[in-house]
Amino acid sequence: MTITITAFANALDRGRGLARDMRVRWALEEVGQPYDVRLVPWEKFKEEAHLARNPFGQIPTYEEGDLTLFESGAIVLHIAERFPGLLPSDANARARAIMWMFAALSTIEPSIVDADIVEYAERGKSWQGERKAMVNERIRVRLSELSARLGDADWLDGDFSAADILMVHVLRRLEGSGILEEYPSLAAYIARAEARPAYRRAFAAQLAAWEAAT
Ligand code: GTB
Repeated sequence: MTITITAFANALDRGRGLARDMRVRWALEEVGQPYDVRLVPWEKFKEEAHLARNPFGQIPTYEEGDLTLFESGAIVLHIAERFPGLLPSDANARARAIMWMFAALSTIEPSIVDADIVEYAERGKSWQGERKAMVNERIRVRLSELSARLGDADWLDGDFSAADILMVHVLRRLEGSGILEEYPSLAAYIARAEARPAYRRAFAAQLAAWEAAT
């Protein structure tokens, strides 16, 4: 059955693989599933056709037969449950991997997204400097905790899993901020993930889409 995902027609991240379709592409590459990409131009995000796929008018979405999904975390979880390779078969290990998927999206990602909001949407506001320092401090607390838990391990909990896809992609949004460099074990964790052939294929595919659009 053909899998179709949506992505930006003109990626805001200029092919850096930071938009959330990258997580879905990466998961599909890890499980060896081919997929089509529907590139959605910015002006069509809030039109009926795309709102039918995602009521919030966002990418990514996922279509497979009569199933349509939105929310990158739910999509990656679906891929991991539908195809082997991204979740352990042992029930407890599987529950822990899913726990880490939630941790990436609900404990780590919010303050990292906040940092972008402060940087871009609150530019020029009188409070920007103060809020930026506060948000960066919140990020550092979380990264210290995460890095303490990761220690010298290769992946979050045993073998590479869907949780590592989400966590690494969430952390990558800090690239260029200088913060990741303060946590060498996290920087090494990201580098390890980026060296995976599936990651490279997914990255190349989204970069090619950006290059074709420019
Ligand atoms: N919770 C949803 C999910 O995980 O799927 C959030 C989806 C989302 O925010 N999608 C963004 C979108 O469609 C694109 S990825 N925005 C349009 C809208 O909300 O109207 C967000 C993104 C874009 C660019 C960068 N970047 O340049 O670093 C990073 C992330």
